[in-house]
Amino acid sequence: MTKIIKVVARQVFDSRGNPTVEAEVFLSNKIKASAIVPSGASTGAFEAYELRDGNINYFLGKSVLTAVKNINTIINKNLKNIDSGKQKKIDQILLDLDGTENKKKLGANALLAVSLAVSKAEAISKKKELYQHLGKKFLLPKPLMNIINGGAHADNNLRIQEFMIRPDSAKNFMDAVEKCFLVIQNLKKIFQSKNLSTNVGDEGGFAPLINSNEEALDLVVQAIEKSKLKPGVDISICLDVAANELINKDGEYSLNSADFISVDESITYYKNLVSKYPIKSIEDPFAEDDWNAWSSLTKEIGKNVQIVGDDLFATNVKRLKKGIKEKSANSILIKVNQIGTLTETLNVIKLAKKNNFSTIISHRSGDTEDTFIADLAVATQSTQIKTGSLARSERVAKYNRLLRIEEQLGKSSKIARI
Ligand code: 2PG
Ligand code: MG
Repeated sequence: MTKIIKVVARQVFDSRGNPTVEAEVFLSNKIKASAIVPSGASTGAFEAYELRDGNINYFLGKSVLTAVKNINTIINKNLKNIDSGKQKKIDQILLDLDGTENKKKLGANALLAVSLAVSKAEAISKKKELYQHLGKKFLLPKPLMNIINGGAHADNNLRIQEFMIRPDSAKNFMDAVEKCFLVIQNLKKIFQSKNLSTNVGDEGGFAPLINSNEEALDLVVQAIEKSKLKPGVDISICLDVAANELINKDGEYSLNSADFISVDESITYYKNLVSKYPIKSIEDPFAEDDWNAWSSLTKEIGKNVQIVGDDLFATNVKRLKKGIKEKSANSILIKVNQIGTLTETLNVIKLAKKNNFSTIISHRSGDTEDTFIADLAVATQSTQIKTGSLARSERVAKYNRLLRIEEQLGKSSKIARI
């Protein structure tokens, strides 16, 4: 049995330069491993609590020294001598130490850093790759590659936060990357020919000054065709509307311009979009508490379109249960820091799969060099991963990790079919 000797935390930085938590776990067999927590911009109200110090004179209030201290003191003390192979027990200790519903006391960022670092250390200790430690059967996910950024992730006028491409006909992960690469390169050329900026946003997608969703979609379709790929067959388009950011106090949405439209009008808008463009997936089409709107849309287009709950479910079993019962969606976005421990994350994935919801493992817009989610996607046989564009090392690191896993799996490696 390998025991935890100590847990040490420090403040490091994410891809937006904001402070975040890194935890390092030391085991009795001299193995150590660390994990870093990501951070969102379009965060939902039902996410586990990200503890920041709030001292405006230090890192503008964003420092995480309290979360770091919580690890170095109370968590370190209580995990000493615990069997590092007992992930569930360890996560339960973390939950009990915190004792609040949303992990407000110690901070979900403190809990998650430790939870993930324990599992990495245990994998090394067992001489296993992380994905082998996390699961038994493996599947490479299809990437949802971010191609145009809008909303809270860019300084342009686009209302929809993420325009993504999914290489549906890719035969393996390298093929998936190549197909996306082609579309991205061709989109860049198209932008250059129109004097549109090719600078990238938080998730590595382009963030040009485009004014309407349709304009963005037309350009993406053009780029797919220019790559000699078939829209909707080789490459389909996936959206993250992040509608939490677009709702007013009357429950109306500004989906395409500053004008607000009703839920019914929004549903008609989505129906038109999916009939006009090769859109196969829509994430957060409505706000996190607009359950009826979600159910109506899923009823209308859910047979052919993946309806993905991100802020709606917040990687939370309780919320997912409600969504299953009310047929609010048919897919769930999984973000480890929305819930705060590995065990809870795995439980949500299990529940989703049991109910035929697809699972999409996701990064955050503020992410880091940590590639945990790549292994998580493979080990949970999730059909998709959302981890940005083929730009910015914190995004590409996940793709590179998936390519290495594909190489390791060799002939037995398989990519999800969608
Ligand atoms: C989302 C995410 C990740 P953020 O809304 O799905 O793309 O953004 O991390 O800002 O919540
Ligand atoms: Mg989202």
